[in-house]
Amino acid sequence: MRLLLLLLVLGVCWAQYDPHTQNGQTSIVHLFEWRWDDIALECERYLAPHGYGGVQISPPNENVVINKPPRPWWERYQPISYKICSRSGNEDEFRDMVKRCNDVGVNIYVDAVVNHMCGSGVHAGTSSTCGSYFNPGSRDFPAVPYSAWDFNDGKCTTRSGGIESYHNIYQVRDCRLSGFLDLALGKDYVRSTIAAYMNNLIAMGVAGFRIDASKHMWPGDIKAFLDKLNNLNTKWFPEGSRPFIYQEVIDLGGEPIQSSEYFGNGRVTEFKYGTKLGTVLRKWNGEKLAYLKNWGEGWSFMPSDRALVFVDNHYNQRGYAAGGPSVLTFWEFRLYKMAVGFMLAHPYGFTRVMSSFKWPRYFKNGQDVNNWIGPPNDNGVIKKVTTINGDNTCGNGWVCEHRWRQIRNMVIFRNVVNGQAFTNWWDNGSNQVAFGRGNKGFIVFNNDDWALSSNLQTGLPAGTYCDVISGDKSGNSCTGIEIYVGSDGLAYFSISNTAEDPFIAIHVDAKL
Ligand code: 5J7
Ligand code: CA
Repeated sequence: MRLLLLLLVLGVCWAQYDPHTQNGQTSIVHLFEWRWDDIALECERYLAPHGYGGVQISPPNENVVINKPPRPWWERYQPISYKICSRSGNEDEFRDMVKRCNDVGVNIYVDAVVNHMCGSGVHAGTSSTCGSYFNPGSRDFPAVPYSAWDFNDGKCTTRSGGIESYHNIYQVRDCRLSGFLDLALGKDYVRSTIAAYMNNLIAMGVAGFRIDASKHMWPGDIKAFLDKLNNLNTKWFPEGSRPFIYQEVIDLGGEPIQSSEYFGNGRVTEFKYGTKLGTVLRKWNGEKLAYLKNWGEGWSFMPSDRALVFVDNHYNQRGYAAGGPSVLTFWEFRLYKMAVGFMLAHPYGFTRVMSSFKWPRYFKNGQDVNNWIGPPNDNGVIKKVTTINGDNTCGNGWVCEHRWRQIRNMVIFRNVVNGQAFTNWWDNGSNQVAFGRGNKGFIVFNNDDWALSSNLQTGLPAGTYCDVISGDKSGNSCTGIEIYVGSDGLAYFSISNTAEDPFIAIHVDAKL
């Protein structure tokens, strides 16, 4: 009986839904297009000391090189082979990164692009990140190797060979997304080849995978290659740990394919989260913060223990359809910090923070015509991340949202309140809201056009707390606003609607 219970507990803890983050860390950060040597440094100098549990990296495998300087970011979503060889670095640099991040307790999650290879119309040759030859016309990828019968050409029934309707689930899974050669995931050879690529990464020490374009693969085919995966490397992870899996399914409703079809394989990206949160913070469609009282499943999101949540991702931050114009990004930093703050304080889902590069955004007829532009580079070589001393921000075009004090401190807030209930909700019926996480933390937002001044029940032990939004606790003093919690748990909050950041967050690790 006791053994059974133990097995049950282990089964839950070690399954593919568990990110295996170390040291009570509860969030990951997407270091979009970062170089492996920069990520290794960032794990050591910033992520581990500031409580980040892991990094989602850009696809590490060989991909097509689009010779249109400065090269688009999306070329990395057109694979040529599974050699670890990309603009972010070579295999030695990749191994060094995984080791150094694991050694300081920061996990690495790989963006796995396995639905397709490059576009069918790309010219044959060696314009690939490792120089491997490929011929899309004859379906030949000798560096894998894949050849004609490893693709879905015969299975797709549209005239064009591409997806023509998202209302036909067979097209969405068996035809070409955006013209990319669609892998025949029904074949055991293809499944085994993909599993071998992923097992190679697992052996190096990665902790899990984002499965790109999951909507375009049959859930049963994904299960088939996931079932072939090894347990995580026991040099860093407990015996029997399964790789963490989160599948990218853009399900905003209105299409026949639903996120829930993928729950058996692992977690799923909840794209409704950032779309709705952006709508609420912008006060569009009559939305207000008061309505966030039942945020989560109450907003018809997927179950919390299946959700991977984020305010924006590398795709919808560029204004693409997934989420539409409501999605908040670093460009609108004031509302953005509030959105990320709300996400990190709220118990729903497993949280991912976005870390971006700037591009020369330029709107023509309401469309950003530069949203394809790739990372900061010198003649195609990705620029190093430079860190600016003093304010902890980054140079060379890297935005480093994860280093912004308000975001970094909320990552710590989430670690501190982990496991605590959602408590002491308060709202003014409009856009002033507050809530606590048991007796560990409390957060207050003012998104109204007038000041907030209220005595609120925080649920926290009596004492003086440092607001981690306006400042930091350093020694026994606070560089920001101080909040006094009485023995009855009540505290007075005053937030101007014109404050630089109109929200306040306190937690027990920032008690003076
Ligand atoms: C897939 C979806 O299921 C979806 O709902 C969605 O909104 C987007 C996509 C989608 O996924 C991709 C995954 C990849 O690995 C690589 C890709 O290039 C894509 C991709 O392009 C993509 O969809 C675009 O937007 C859809 C709404 C269209 O139906 C697709 O045809 C595609 O549109 C193309 O976007 C345009 O036709 C083309 O002119 C334009 O240049 C291109 C630019 O956008 C990208 O290249 C986006 C890449 C991308 C990569 C990702 O990892 C990702 O998660 C999302 C997008
Ligand atoms: Ca497919």
